[in-house]
Amino acid sequence: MRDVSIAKSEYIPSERMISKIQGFQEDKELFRYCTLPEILKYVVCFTGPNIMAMHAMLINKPPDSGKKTSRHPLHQDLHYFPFRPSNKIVCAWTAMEHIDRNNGCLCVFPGTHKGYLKPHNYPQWEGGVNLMFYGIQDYDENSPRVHLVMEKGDTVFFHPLLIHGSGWNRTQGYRKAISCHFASADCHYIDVKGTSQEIVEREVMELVHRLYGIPKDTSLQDVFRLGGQLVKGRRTNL
Ligand SMILES: O=C(O)CCC(=O)C(=O)O
Repeated sequence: MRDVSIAKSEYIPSERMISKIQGFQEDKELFRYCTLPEILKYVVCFTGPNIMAMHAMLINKPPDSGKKTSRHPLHQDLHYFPFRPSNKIVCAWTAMEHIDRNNGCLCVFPGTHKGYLKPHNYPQWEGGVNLMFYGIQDYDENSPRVHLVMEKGDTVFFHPLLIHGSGWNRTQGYRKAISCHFASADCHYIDVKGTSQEIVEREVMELVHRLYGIPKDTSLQDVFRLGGQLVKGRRTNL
C-alpha cells in the first residue's frame, strides 16, 4: 500500500514509497511474528486453543508530506472482517521503535469494545485519504482517549470493536509497527452483502483482481479463507 500523497507521483524506491505490507504469510521471516510464543501466550486467552492468523501487516508510517495523510482515522477493525464472534478476535500490535505522539502513536478510546460495529466512511480530509482508511464519524468527542506511548517491542492486544486510530508523523523518521489479527478457528464466516461492510468487499475484490487477477465475484470470505493460516491447535471452521 502507498500513501495517497505519493501514490500518483513518479516511482520512488525505498521505504518512502511503501506505507503498508499486508498479507505477508508467505514471507517466512515476517510471518514468524505471528507464531511467536511471546505473542501467542496472550492471544490464546482471547481465542482459545485453535488459533488462526487472519490478517498481518507491517505498517510504515512515513514522515507526513504536510497534507496529514499519514493519520489513520478512528475506526473499528471489525469493519474489515467477515467472521464472528468479535470476542474471539484479537489484534496484536507491536512497536518496532519508540512511538509517541510525535511520530503518530495509536490513540484508543477505552471501553468502546463493549459497543457495536458502527458505520464507516472515508473521512472528508482536505489532503485526501489512503485507500481503505475508513473512519467513523459517530463517536463521543468527549469520551476519554489514551495515546499509547510505546517502546520497541512493546505490544498491545486489543478487541476488534475498540475505536482507535493514529496521528500524523511530524518527524523525519519512518514509524514502524507490525501487527496480526488472530481469531479462533472456531469462528464462523458471515456474508457482508447488504451490510455496512459491503464496501470493504467491493474494494478488496477490485484490488485483488487488479493485483492477482482473482475474479471480481470472489467473496471477502474466500480472501480470508485463502490467506488465513493456522498457528496453533486445529483448523476447524475458518
Ligand atoms: O499503525 C497504525 O497507525 C494504525 C493501524 C491500524 O489501526 C489499522 O491498520 O487498522
